[in-house]
Amino acid sequence: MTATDSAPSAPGDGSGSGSTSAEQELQQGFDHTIARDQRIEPRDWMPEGYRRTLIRQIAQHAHSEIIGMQPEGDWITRAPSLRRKAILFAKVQDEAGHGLYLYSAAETLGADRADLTQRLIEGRQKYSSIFNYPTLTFADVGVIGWFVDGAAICNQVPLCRSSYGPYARAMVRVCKEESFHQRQGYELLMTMMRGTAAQREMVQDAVDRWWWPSLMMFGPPDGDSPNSAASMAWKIKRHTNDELRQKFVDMTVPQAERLGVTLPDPALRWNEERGRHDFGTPDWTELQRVISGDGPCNSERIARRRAAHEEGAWVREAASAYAAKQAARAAEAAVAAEGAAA
Ligand code: BYC
Repeated sequence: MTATDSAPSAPGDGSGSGSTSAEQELQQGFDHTIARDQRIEPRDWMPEGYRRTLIRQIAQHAHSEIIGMQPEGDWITRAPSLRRKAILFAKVQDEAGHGLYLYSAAETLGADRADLTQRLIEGRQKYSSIFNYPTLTFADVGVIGWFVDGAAICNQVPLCRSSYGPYARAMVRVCKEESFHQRQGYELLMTMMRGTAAQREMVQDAVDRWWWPSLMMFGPPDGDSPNSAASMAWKIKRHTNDELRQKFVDMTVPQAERLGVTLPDPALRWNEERGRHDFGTPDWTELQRVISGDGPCNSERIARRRAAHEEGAWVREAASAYAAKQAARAAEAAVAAEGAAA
């Protein structure tokens, strides 16, 4: 089957009127596995809504990793030293690897990778809003590592316990690498903060521009998140968008103090009673605008992805021809071996 973009049906949807007792039994088996916190594997029966939701989320996640190579990739040729260039190269390459694990995880659900790519470049599937903002200075590379990879860690560590086995396992390695990415970003910023006044200003400016878009990465507020209820019930998501956003703020505030930058939110303060930080409301109309294609870099990002896909057609053709030749040779060898044995 191929991916569909429709909304998930409610958990337990196979047990409603019209379903056969065999279907009900399968649904019960699935519900039982989820209730016991065990993993659903590709061979297992799963409700169609669960499969569709996973394909949607995993594909968007994969697309985000691949599109996410662009804003940082823009700085590879302009990195200020060989060391920074090598680090940035490695990081951007890691994002490509994350995309590949994730597309493979989507394929275990019956999705077709070529179809998913087509949906991305035709604007029929989303990718993270955060990658539609420009990287104006090298400090942006550091802030992406600190904020964007930091937000990714908050969001993705719980996904290591996601109910779908291949997704959860892919997340384990992704999170290890994201952790390294976050540290490299923070170390880069620490170095700049120990530099000149102009470098410190550059860092503060990047913090000011990336803070609110980073909070938006966690998605709309819980009340406006149509997918959360089903994803939480299915244990695909383990925390709501607002819970993870709060966690990110609490984690980041002391890091900002240590670094010596100000987070651009006058409402940000420690709330003794809650034991958490209060913070201002992101501009949700901006998130909707960026998600629907009208962010500062949306058209540029998709145009570049489309061009890379078209320019890579010969590589895919060559790889397919090679695989077909290998398969034909293996088949011939098998026939010859059978003949010799007869
Ligand atoms: N940007 O019902 P909701 C990375 C969409 S990669 C764009 O709350 P859900 C990294 C949402 O898809 C970062 N779209 O949805 C890479 C839904 O639309 P559809 C990506 C967004 O799925 C390289 C609609 O809004 N991380 O970190 O329950 C370098 C309603 O939302 C956004 C992942 O993908 C957004 N910010 O929750 C460095 C992690 N927010 O699909 C770093 C896995 C919401 O119904 N994904 N939408 O048309 C998730 O955890 C969840 O999918 C989300 C959204 C929390 C993002």
